[in-house]
Amino acid sequence: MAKARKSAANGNGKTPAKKAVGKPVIYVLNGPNLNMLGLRQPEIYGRATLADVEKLCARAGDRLGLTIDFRQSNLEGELVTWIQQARTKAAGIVLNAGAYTHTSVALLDALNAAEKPCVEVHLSNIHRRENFRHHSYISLAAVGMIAGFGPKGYVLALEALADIV
Ligand code: CA2
Repeated sequence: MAKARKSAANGNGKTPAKKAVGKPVIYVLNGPNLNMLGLRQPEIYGRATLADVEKLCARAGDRLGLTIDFRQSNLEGELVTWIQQARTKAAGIVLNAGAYTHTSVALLDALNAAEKPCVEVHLSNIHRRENFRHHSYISLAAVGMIAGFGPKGYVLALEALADIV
């Protein structure tokens, strides 16, 4: 991490996103169908399962001094709720919103309201795929986007966030 951490005591009774002692929490959020990773379409998404990706993230978190909170949901509203929680519970967000990337104004609004740095991740290079995958609502709120590097993209995203949070 780039900077020494300051006390985040805020006196309002809420859990601070960053504590003076302890590691910053990063929410790693995964959207619809990513629970199928490694089980179908290996030619597009590879053979690693989502559990493998979670282990990669945990290992990267240990190395970078981050606490990883890794989650997946097929429900847009649940992802919105988690992004809202990130406002008080996390220092940053890694988000692979799956197909909601290309459709969800609700996720974009939640990210803008959360006011936490978000790195967008895609396993595949969405710009080499169908036109409808070329537009991302998430990118409008993200610090940056990593696409096309498979599970390693999550590690790259955590490395980028470690320099920011
Ligand atoms: O490349 C990515 O990470 C995507 O976010 C994956 C989404 C897709 O809709 C986006 O355009 C790009 C799809 C996730 C579904 O993952 C599956 C994995 C294995 C089998 C079936 C679906």
